[in-house]
Amino acid sequence: MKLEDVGSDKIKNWVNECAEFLMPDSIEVIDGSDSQKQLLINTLKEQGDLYDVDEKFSPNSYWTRSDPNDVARVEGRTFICSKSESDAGATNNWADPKEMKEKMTSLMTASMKGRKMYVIPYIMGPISSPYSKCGVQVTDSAYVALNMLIMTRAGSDALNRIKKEGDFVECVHSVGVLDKEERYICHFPEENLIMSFNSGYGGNALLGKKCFALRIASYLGKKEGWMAEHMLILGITNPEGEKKYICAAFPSACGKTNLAMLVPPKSYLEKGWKVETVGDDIAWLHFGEDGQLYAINPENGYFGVAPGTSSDTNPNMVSALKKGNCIFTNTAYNKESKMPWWDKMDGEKPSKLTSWLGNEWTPGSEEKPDHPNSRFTCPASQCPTIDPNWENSNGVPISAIIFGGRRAKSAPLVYEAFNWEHGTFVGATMASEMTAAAAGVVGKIRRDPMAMKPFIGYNVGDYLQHWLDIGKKEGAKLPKIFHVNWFRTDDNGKFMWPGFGENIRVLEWITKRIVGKVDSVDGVLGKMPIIQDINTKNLSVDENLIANLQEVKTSAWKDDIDSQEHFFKEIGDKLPDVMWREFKALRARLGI
Ligand code: GTP
Ligand code: SPV
Ligand code: MN
Repeated sequence: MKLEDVGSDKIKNWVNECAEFLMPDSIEVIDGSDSQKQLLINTLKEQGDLYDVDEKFSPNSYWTRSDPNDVARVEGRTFICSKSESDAGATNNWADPKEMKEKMTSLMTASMKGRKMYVIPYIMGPISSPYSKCGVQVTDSAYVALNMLIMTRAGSDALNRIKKEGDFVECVHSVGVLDKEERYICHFPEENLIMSFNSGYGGNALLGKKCFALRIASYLGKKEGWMAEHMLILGITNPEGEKKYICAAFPSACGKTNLAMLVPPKSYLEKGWKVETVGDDIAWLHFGEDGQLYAINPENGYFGVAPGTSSDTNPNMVSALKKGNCIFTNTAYNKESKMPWWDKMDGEKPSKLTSWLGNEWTPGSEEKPDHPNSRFTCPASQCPTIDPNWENSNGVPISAIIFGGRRAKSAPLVYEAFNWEHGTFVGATMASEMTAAAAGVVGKIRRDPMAMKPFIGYNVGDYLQHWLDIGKKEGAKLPKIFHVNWFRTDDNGKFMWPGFGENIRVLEWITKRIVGKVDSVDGVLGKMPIIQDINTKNLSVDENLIANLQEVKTSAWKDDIDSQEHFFKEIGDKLPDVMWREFKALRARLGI
C-alpha cells in the first residue's frame, strides 16, 4: 500500500517526518495481504537472507540467521528517556529525552538511504478490545516486517482502528549497520515514542513486544490504573469441570512458553485435567466491573526459545510449529533436508549442518550449531491448546498470579504469599540465574522483580507502589499470589523436579488453594503446602522428593537476604515502606 492511501493525516505526517531524516528510497505501508507477505519473503530470499524449510515439517516456513553480534536483547544499550532522571529509577539506564532524541536523529540520519522503509500499523491486543493499543513502526528490515505480521495484528485492521482512534505509539527502527557500539534502544514514555537503531533481532527490533507492550505499556498502566506484566496466561480445568485462569511471571527463558502450553501427564489427562493457552509472554491486566483482574494477551504470536523445545517437553509448541508459517532464527540448518535444528530437537542430530554462524558444522566442530537464544516466531492461533477466550475483548478473569525463577538452592517448589502486600514483596524480591535471552553472564544470579527488571518503563519503586495500590482498590477481588521454582538442583547439579508436564501437580495444589480445598501451613517464606497435598502418584521419584524440595535452608537464604537488602537500598527513596516492613519480617522469621 502507498503512503498516500493510508487515509490518516496523522500517520502520513509522522511517517513523512521520519522519512525526512531516515531518507529511504521508497516507502511501503504494510496492509497484511498474502501477496505483500510473499513479496517480503521474496525480497529476503533474493538477498540470501531467508531459506526454505521443508514443507513436510513446517509449510510456508523459513530459516534465517541474524548478525553474530546481534543475537539477544541488549539491556546495557536500552534507555528510558523520561524528563526526570528519577522517573527512570535504579533498574534503568536513563538519558535526557531531548538530548537522546537529537542523538538518535543524528545517528539515524540517512540510515535508510538505498533501502525501502516499511510502515507497519499494528494493534497490541484483540482487534476490537477496548484494552488493546495501537502502534506504527517504521523499519528498513523486511525481516522485522515479516515477524511483526506474526507477532502483532498488523495491517489493514490496525490501520482502520488507528484512523478511528487517532492514537498510536510511534516506533522508529532502523537496522543501520548493526554497529554494536552505537546500538540504542530508547523509550520516551511521556511521548509514546520508541527509537531503536543498529539491531535487527527480537526484543530490540520487534518494537511491539518488550518496548511497547511492556516498557511503554507499564508506564501507561501506572498512569491509567492497569498493569502490563511479563506473564503467561493459562486456563486450567479440573476433573469437575471448574476452570480457573492463572498468570505467571518468570524471567526470560525460565519456562513461560512451556508452562502456558503444558500437557498434563497421562494420569491427569485420564482424570480430565486440561490446560489451555491464552498467552506465553505478556499480560495486560485490568479490573473488571466485578472487581476481578482480567487479562488480555497483547500479542498475536510466539517468539519462543528453540533449544529444549521437543515433543517430550512441549508437544503443543511442536504441533504449532508443524502447522507452518514460522520463522526460525539462529537455529542450525540442514541445507540438504531444509530442516532447522536445535539442541534437544526431536529426531537424530544430523552429522552435517550449517551453524547459526553460517559455517559448515560437523560433530567435531568447536562451535555449537545453534545459538542458545535461537528462536522461532509462530502464529499463536496455531497452538493446539489455544484457549477459546484467547481473543475475548474483555480478557479472562485471573484467580492466581505465580512468580518464579531459576533458583538452584534457595526457593522451594511452591509456596503461597500470606496476602497481596506480602505477595508484592515476594515478586519484588524475585531473583534468577541469567539466561542467554539477554547479553550478559549466563548463570549469574540477579534480582528481577516480577521478572520485569529489564522491562519496567519507569521507576521500580513507583512500580512496586503501583502493585500495592492495585491491591488497595475498593471492591477488588484479588488473585492469590504464589511462588514456584522448577529449577532446584541436587548436590550433583541435576534438576530435582521433573518439570514440564509434571508442573501440573503444582498447579493442582494452586487451584485447590484458590477455592480453599486444601489447607496450608504457615512457614518462614509464606504458606507452605502440607507435603502429602502435592500429588506424586505415578511419578517415579524418591518418596522424600517433595519434602526435600520444600525445605527452606537458612544457610541458603543468608546471601539472598543480603542481596535483597542491597537491592532495596539501590531502589532508594521510592521503595514503598511496606517492602522494608516485609523484608524485616522475613529476616526475623528466618532468624538471620
Ligand atoms: P522468554 O521467551 O525468553 O520470555 O522465555 P520463557 O520464559 O517463555 O521460557 P521457555 O518456556 O521458552 O523455556 C526456556 C528454557 O527453559 C527452555 O530450554 C525449556 O526447555 C526450559 N524449561 C521450561 N520449563 C522447564 C521446566 O519445568 N523444567 C526444566 N528443567 N526446564 C524447563
Ligand atoms: C525475552 O527475552 O523475555 C523474550 C525475547 O521474550 S525478546 O523478544 O527478545 O525480548
Ligand atoms: Mn519474554
